[in-house]
Amino acid sequence: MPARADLRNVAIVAHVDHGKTTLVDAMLWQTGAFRANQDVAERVLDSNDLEREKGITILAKNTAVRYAGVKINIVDTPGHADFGGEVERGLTMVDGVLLLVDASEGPLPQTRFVLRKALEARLPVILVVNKVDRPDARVAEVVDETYELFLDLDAREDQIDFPIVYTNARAGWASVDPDTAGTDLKPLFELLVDHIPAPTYDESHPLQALVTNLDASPYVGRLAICRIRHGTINKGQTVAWCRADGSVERVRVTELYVSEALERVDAAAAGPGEVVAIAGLPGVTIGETLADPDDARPLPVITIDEPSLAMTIGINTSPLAGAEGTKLTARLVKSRLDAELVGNVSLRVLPTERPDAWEVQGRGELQLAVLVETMRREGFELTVGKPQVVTRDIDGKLHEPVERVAIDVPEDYLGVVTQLLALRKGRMEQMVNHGTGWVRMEYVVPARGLIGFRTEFLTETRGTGILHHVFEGYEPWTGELRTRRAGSLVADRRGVTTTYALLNLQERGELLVGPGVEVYEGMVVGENARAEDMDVNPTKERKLTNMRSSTAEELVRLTPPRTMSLEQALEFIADDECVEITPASVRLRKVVLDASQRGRLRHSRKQPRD
Ligand SMILES: Nc1nc2c(ncn2[C@@H]2O[C@H](COP(=O)(O)OP(=O)(O)OP(=O)(O)O)[C@@H](O)[C@H]2O)c(=O)[nH]1
Ligand SMILES: [Mg+2]
Repeated sequence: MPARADLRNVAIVAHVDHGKTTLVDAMLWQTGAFRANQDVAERVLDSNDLEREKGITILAKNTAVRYAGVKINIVDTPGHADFGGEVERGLTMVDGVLLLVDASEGPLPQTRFVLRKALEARLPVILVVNKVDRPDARVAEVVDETYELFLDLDAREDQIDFPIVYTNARAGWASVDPDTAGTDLKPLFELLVDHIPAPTYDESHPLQALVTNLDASPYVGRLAICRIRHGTINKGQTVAWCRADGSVERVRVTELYVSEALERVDAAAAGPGEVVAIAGLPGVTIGETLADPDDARPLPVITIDEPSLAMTIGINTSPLAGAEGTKLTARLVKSRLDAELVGNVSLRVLPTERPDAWEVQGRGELQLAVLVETMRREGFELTVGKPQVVTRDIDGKLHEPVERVAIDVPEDYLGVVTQLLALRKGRMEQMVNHGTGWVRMEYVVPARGLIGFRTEFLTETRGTGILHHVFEGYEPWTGELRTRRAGSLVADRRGVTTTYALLNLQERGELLVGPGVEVYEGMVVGENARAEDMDVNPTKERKLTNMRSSTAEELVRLTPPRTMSLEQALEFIADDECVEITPASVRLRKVVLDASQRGRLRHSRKQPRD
């Protein structure tokens, strides 16, 4: 088969924070994408607001650089496990991957996930050991661990025979010798052009292009990002649009773009192997094929891992609803969720018994929290339920998702961590003592047991522990998990909190609200030191006769409330609680607000009638 010697398509994959986007920055700079004096943001590809705030990549992105007459299309993928769907989709565009591994941290759970996906797709790999400048770098060990990972994943002989390059992405250099620092990225580019195969195609094959991603342009509307497998697409041409439902429609390619650095530029035509953006197909979705109108041959649909975590998202039903947001109705929530499904292949939306709430399934808490956070910034008010795992019936038996967990802790905490995970029915797979006072443990744990685990883990390890997890698979239901959780302090009426009342309440546990905050019956205002819930009045005023201390003095004695991010709130809540989200507030509340109704429910649960 002929090959496009002038073209390479490569994805950069790694565990979170190992330096993918930083490396792309350096590749862009060194191929002249920017003027020397141009003011370019660091990690320029992390362009959306949430990505910049959180410092992580959420969406996979395409960019292109030119090196020695070869155009290299680069897909920068997210490393956080929750956005694994983006990686799987990114891999359908490329002919090889750069597997980045941090020179000190070594392979972590998401490294395993992305490598497994790359090996399954039979893509050749270049190992990039990044951050070799770290004072705690342990390059040789990390390379060994990576070989072990390949073996563990049953890689084929030719896949294990991967070239290695050592980089400092931040300083922008690469070297093929682990003991010599480089001066620029030339060694990486050379290796890339040599080792990542040029795209091949069949000259006699009719046009075939797979839609692998979507984007939107303010001028021309929806853009389909496609990888052309065979044939050529011309601007203005009519193509057969093979839709997911099996129908085929003739449409005109109104605009055709290719990537040049961070820009999309007009192209008159694009040939096999190229990655293009096409306008003119308003309802196009990921996985569909553009083909020859006279000989339409759809490509197989992209299959990716199923979601393993779900939560309900519905309209805001609290007594304070409507005060802070602009998008309040069930119709608006539903059409927003539907819009999200179009571009986000790893999400599912299912109906619930309520007409104004939906079950949204995804890969993890962060993925779902990012969706909710995005909606809230758009003006939505929402009620979001506690994340639950998605169970499955396999051969008549109940199965649940399990996660692979990697934990790094100082030796002193080995005992507590082992205990915490035993409670959650974690199974230890591996333990390595690096001899530096730190231990790495690998566990397989029911995903259920990890909901809310991070907070407890950090408390027990005094903030020193590092924890990563990634979806591993489905295993038979492990039965009841006994995880201890404190009860809640629940407001028993509507009103505004007072310093006086909170001063008394803070004896009972940790508060989640400060003074002068509007609360309502059923709202969670604190964490009880005891295991059960307690109804409290946080709005109580001081009796006038009781003048022992002044308000100013009391304020000093009041401990500041614990503030929680959206993700923390979702992790924190109990099964009978949910989170109220508006553009301005995150409030924790009981699902059932009415105290007496809650009391009855509790009672009937304690004494089942049978
Ligand atoms: N010391 C050192 N730090 C680096 C190097 N490369 C990247 N970093 C730092 O590592 C952090 C994470 O870098 P990113 O480029 O965002 O990592 P990423 O792999 O794109 O992260 P995600 O996309 O969220 O998975 C940043 O603070 C970088 O400055 C390196 O070679 N040496
Ligand atoms: Mg990144």
